[in-house]
Amino acid sequence: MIPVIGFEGAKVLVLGLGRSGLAAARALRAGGAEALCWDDGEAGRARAEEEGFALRDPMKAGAFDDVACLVTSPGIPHLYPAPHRAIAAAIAAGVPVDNDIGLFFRSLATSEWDHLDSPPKVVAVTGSNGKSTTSALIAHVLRAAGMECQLAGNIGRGVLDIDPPGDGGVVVLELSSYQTDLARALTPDIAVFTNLSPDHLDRHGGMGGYFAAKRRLFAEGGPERAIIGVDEPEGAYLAGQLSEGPGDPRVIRVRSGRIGDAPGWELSTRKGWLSEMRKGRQVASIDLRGVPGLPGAHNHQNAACAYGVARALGLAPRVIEEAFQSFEGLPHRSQRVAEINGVSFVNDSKATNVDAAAKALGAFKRIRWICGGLEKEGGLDGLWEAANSVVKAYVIGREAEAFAVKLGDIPSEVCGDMATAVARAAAEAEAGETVLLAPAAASFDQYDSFEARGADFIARVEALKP
Ligand code: UMA
Repeated sequence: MIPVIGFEGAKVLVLGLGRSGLAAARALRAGGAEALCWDDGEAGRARAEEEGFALRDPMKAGAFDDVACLVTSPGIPHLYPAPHRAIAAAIAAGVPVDNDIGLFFRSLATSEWDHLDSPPKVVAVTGSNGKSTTSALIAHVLRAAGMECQLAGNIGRGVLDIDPPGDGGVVVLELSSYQTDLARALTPDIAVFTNLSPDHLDRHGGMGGYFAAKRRLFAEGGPERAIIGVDEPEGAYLAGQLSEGPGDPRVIRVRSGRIGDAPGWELSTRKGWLSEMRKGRQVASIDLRGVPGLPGAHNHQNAACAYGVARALGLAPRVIEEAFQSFEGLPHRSQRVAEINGVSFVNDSKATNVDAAAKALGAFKRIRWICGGLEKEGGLDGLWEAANSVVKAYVIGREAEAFAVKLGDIPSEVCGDMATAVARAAAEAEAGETVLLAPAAASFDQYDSFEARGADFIARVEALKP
């Protein structure tokens, strides 16, 4: 764990006792602070009590009188659609509100690294889609090259839970907009912005607020190297804003669909090839088409971002290429689950929004598409081009009928639940086709999480095996 520095002897209230909250409470205690804990759920409070933490209800009058800081969890709204009552109370009492990410950067910045030859570096990855795969791929490449690397953040491990990094160690953090929006310190050495498409808009008061939250990662002094997907205007704008001039090597632009000829440092992905361009000249290229863990154009963009980080850390193109080959991908993201009678079954339950689903669809031909669930703001626009490869859609979710209507001309069948959808898709699929779960919707109408939805898909597919 990383002991939190700066609150020795002070009381800090921790709100939300899931993965990030509990790790923060432990790290505060290790750093000499008194962590007072609260969770609106009984189970969370019980977890803290079991570990010997005192509880304090932040909604009670005077709860913040002797508190130096409120540390809150990413799932708890701090501003939109409305601040949690405890956060509103802390703000009214003039108590700073932070999260585990802010505490992490604050503690790392003030740690003594003199005993190390190379102080640790932090790589932070944000963006709407591809963050998890990009973060995991960076960690995989660095480890394959023999470097010490730890992976944490939105990918499932509280950032304060990691071990203090060693000599030349690298910490890779996947950061969501919830996390970057609130953190009071954000000072990565290398920062990545994969792409931007609408998501979590209720929590950010719209698209502008969502982009602003992600941009904070690049604000404070700026990272020494920024790797930025420039396919959308927001990324292009951010890259321009960070550059001192056209050839500024601190900004590495990642572009898909065409080879760039800009004067600076660019990574382009086109037709399955990744090209590294410096001052308009190609200096390296990698054929990604046969890399099993990285199917589809969206994964090629992830690969380009990871490549940019590895290059910024001094790795040679050939070392990176070799490591790509052994990357197995992440569960629930273009995860090949089985091949039965020539039909592939792929789990992309993480495709919780339209953009991610469109990218998953773009990676395969002749698709039996399992989709539906809790729809997000903005409808299904943005899917239509990618849906050209859909042979038929099998719709799940509580609102499956309404979802099917929105699919318009795409042949579809209302299945309702996963068991029916997998059975129907498998029965109708022909050899060479892919049964793809890429819901374009959140899972919460039928499941606790996208992981549970993906696990259900896998279990149904397993049951089909002879
Ligand atoms: N809680 C309250 N009051 C509330 C809401 C929640 O007390 O009003 C309590 C819950 O009872 C629970 C705790 O807060 O005990 C949960 O906190 P949390 O939802 O922030 O979850 P953590 O377990 O701390 O997980 C968080 C991230 N969760 C969210 O952003 C929602 C995890 O990302 C992350 O892996 C973890 O920290 C470690 O850093 C998950 C996620 O869904 C994967 N992320 C979103 C996404 O990827 O789309 C952003």
